[in-house]
Amino acid sequence: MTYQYLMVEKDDRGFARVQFNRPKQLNALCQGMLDELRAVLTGFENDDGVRAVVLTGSERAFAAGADISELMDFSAVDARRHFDNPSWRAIENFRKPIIAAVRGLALGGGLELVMQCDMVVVSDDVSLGLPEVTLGVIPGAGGTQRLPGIVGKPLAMEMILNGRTLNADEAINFGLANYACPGDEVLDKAQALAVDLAKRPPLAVEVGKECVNAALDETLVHGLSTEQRLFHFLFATEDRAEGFKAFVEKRKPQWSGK
Ligand code: CO8
Repeated sequence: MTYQYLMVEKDDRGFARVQFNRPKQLNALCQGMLDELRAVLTGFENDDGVRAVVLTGSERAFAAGADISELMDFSAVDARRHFDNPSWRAIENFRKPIIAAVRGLALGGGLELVMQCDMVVVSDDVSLGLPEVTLGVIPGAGGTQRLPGIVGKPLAMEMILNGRTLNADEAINFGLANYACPGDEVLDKAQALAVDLAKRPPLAVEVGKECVNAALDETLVHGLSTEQRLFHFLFATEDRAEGFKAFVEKRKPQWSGK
């Protein structure tokens, strides 16, 4: 299947690569692009050949934010209709792990998408920021809620109220990224993570992701209860039986995803 705004490729090592493909517009996130992303991820939900997704952009920009030209003449009602839709939540609702491979700029909605991903690899020359205040607005795809939990309140305030951007070292130090490396190694590093994930028992990976997200979204009491429920659930799976058996028999497990 071909897409207007994305390049999508399945890798036979068990993952898929999704690349934003509006390089001239610095991958500004137009509605069509987000709708395509949602459709692609929905298709991967039940595709056993895709155990993880690597989401990337171009050399110059992962994404420079929402497409400002689309929003130019929006009323409040238009904004509500445009942004309050499932396409902006495609990543956070995806059950399998998504790794962001970020080169260059990730600004505004671009950084908000990065923060919705599960692991992040950035290039040495990355620039991460939420410059919405310079347009007279605030982040609207989770930025004000997710960023403080990652970098802490003082820095989140500086980034959101004063438009401070972070470089690669800062992204690592403040917990926005797992790894920083030279630009031409970013995709390989992200794909290596995806290959490793593809070798893990799929259901344990899926519910592990759900539990970590519960830690961020729920109170401790609810999060612990989510963890217990999903931990118990795994005891009903073939992979759990296989994992324990393989350990006792001192061999590599063969995961079935059941
Ligand atoms: N939207 C639309 N077009 C863009 C965007 C954007 N966000 N960013 C860059 N472009 C376009 C430019 O208009 C330009 O197009 P053209 O060549 O046709 O003039 C092209 O990309 C290249 O950009 P520049 O010439 O500006 O390149 P520079 O290197 O000079 O500057 C910058 C790069 C600094 C990144 C600059 O382009 C810039 O400031 N861009 C805007 C960044 C920004 O403010 N992003 C936040 C947008 S608002 C947002 O993301 C809110 C999200 C809310 C989500 C809510 C969901 C529920």
